[in-house]
Amino acid sequence: MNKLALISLLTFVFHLVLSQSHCDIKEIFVIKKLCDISERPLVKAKDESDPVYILYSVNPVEGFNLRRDVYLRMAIFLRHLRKVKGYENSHLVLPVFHHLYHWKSQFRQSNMFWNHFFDLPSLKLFTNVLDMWEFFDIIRNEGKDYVEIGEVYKLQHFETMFENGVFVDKFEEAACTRHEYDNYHYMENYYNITEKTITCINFQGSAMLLKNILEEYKVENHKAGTSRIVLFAHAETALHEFFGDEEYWMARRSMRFNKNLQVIGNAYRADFLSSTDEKDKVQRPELWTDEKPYRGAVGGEYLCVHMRRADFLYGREQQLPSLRSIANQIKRALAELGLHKVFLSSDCSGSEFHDMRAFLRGVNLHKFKPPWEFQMQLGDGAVAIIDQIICSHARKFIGTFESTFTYRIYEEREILGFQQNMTFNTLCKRDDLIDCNRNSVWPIRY
Ligand SMILES: Nc1nc2c(ncn2[C@@H]2O[C@H](COP(=O)(O)OP(=O)(O)O)[C@@H](O)[C@H]2O)c(=O)[nH]1
Ligand SMILES: *[C@@H]1O[C@H](CO)[C@@H](O)[C@H](O)[C@H]1NC(C)=O
Ligand SMILES: *[C@@H]1O[C@H](CO)[C@@H](O)[C@H](O)[C@H]1NC(C)=O
Ligand SMILES: [Mg+2]
Repeated sequence: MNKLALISLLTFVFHLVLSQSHCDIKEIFVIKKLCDISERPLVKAKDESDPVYILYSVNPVEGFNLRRDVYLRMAIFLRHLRKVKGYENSHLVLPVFHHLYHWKSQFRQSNMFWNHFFDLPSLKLFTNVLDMWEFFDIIRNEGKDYVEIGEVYKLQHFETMFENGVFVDKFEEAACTRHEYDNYHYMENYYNITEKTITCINFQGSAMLLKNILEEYKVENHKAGTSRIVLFAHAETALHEFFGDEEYWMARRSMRFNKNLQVIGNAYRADFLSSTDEKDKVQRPELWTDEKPYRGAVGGEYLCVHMRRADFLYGREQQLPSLRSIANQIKRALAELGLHKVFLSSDCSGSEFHDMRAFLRGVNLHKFKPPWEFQMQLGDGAVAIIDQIICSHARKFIGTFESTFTYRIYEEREILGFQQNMTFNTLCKRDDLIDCNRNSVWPIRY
């Protein structure tokens, strides 16, 4: 890839993004909220019920793309909760991202808001979510300079999951089993958040069951006429009620990426892969609510491969293919499709990429690797999203077995309208494609 061309492209796009936003450069990207958010926090309408603010947190070791799935469970839960009497004025407050384990760049990437990664107005079209900075604004408008979380429920697993072989939804108050420090991450860098009561709960079931917890502790913890602030810690313990139904896909479709990241991804596609939405025939109306069943996407003239490495190299030797095997699979796929370009999305090391390049001599190989100053502006999380955007528009996609990073690309391509056989592909351990593990197929539903 031509490094100078990439630098000039990024310089141009950043200039564009900056000239369109209403704040100075320090506020763009890292740490501070993005500036292109038109909406101010919802001012309290004349709702009948008291506001309920539901905060949640996820096990600190979990990666970005599982967090996206936990978000979906919580957003769907909130959407149902708001239909219950007394909870019509409920809001889901999105947790900030702390420097995730996979974000390897050596600069601080903490307290990142959701709108750095996602398009808040799109999320809000699904249900009432508040980014943390919006929630802070609300609290400050109420005249307080700190947040007191009235109720913290730490979810933990029952010791035995199955009784007589059946999985029943249940919860019960229990002794706390997790380490104290386990949830400090939530408060990291925020000295103005306090917790009043902490209750540990053995929990088994879908996110819908969280409503029962809210009900169970309502009387003792909520004074009428005040707002109720609740935190569910380890929200990943709560599962999907239904995975892959229409509502799941609505929530998923509302998870559009931050517009600036889309601009960067699209500029890269256009410049290096001559791929545009028009030519690729993808479905991308202004609003996700206008999307319809569609299978006409063809994608750009390139193959995309998501090659998960790093921590996947440990403990997954049985499934993870070697670089040489992957290179052979890439060559075979290119030949089958009559294509010459491959875009590689990967968390591989520099030396792995070097080897890959050697194995793929003669192939037109692309990888999005912004120069340091742009990497700093974007952060590792946003760079990963740009990889996902580029892969989502490829003619054909091949992902990694059991990687949620791959799953999210599958979903994006389902939304954009690709044929399933161009999407739900998995790199095989063996390059002769014998005995392959394959990811499951979860087709979109409307
Ligand atoms: N830029 C980039 N980062 C990746 C890629 N694959 C993995 N990563 C990083 O590694 C993390 C993997 O964690 P997660 O999102 O939970 O996905 P999973 O572990 O593959 O299921 C991602 O969030 C990224 O930060 C990739 O292809 N490109
Ligand atoms: C809490 O502190 C953070 C930064 O330290 C600040 O941005 C936020 O507005 C504060 N919250 C409130 C409610 O004052
Ligand atoms: C993919 O599926 C479509 C429709 O099911 C079919 O027409 C097409 O031939 C398939 N392509 C390949 C490469 O198998
Ligand atoms: Mg992970």
